[in-house]
Amino acid sequence: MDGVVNLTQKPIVPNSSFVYKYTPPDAGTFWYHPHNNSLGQIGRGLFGVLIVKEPVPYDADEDAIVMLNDWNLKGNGQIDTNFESMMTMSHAGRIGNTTAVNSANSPVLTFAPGSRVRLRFINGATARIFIPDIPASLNPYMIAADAYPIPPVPYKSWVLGPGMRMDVVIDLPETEGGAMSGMMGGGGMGMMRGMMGGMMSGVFWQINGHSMAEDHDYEKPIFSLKKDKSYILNIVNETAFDHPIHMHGHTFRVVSADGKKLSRSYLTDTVYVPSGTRREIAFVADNPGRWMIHCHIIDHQVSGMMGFFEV
Ligand SMILES: [Cu+2]
Repeated sequence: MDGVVNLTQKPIVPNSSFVYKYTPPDAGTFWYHPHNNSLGQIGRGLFGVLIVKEPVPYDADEDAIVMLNDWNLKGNGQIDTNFESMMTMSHAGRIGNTTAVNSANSPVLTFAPGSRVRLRFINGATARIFIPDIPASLNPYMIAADAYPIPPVPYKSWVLGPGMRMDVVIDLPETEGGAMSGMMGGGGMGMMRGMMGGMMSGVFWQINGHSMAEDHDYEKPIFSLKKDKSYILNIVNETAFDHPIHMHGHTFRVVSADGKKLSRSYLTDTVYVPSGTRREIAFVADNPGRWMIHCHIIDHQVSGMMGFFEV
């Protein structure tokens, strides 16, 4: 149940309820959010964290959620509700003026001296790209990309586009008082391309020459796959902006970047594709149904950069 309005289910209308029933196939760091009026709903904070624990937990003293987010606040502290502006949707998306960790501005997370802490980073922002800055003195090791374990590697940096997650283990000093530095925000601006048509309609982005609308209705699949066959998708970013591309219902393996085979391929559900680059992802179409594939910068998603495939 990777629910998408009018694709896999009807919307949950006001004053009604819907029960999602599923068995999580994989342990790891996940999150959930609506797929309807996405920009306004996620932008107002309608999302949450879903942790699926391993049968044998990772050996850490503490397990902490670091939900990254940003808000666009007006002078009076209220959320600016102008979510769907032509300018932000057609560029890098709406970048908030206030960053947040676990919905607070610059909170302090406190752990015992000498403890080993598993930090579960989640980028819940609609558009902001985060590159967490973790001091090398904390001996940080990345152990999972999105939900999926990787052979542990010393953490230097990792680009977390919207929707992306990572687990990093750190060792805190034995003495009290050390502090982590803050998170860095990224996300570039670039040239506009082919804009005039989009400016008229509020639709700016395409996958394979087609823009899917937010109501997800009356659409044809981008491609159709045979169950249990393996596939490689070649994702080419011809735009001037970076796009974290997310696929529903499946996990996939990132196997190459710009035609070069990755020495360490990894499983994930969202692949970050910088402007002007391409990524090959491999997966087995083992989950029958209709599944979204879209940019997880919500501004791009709702203005056309989404579609679905069927298995
Ligand atoms: Cu995008």
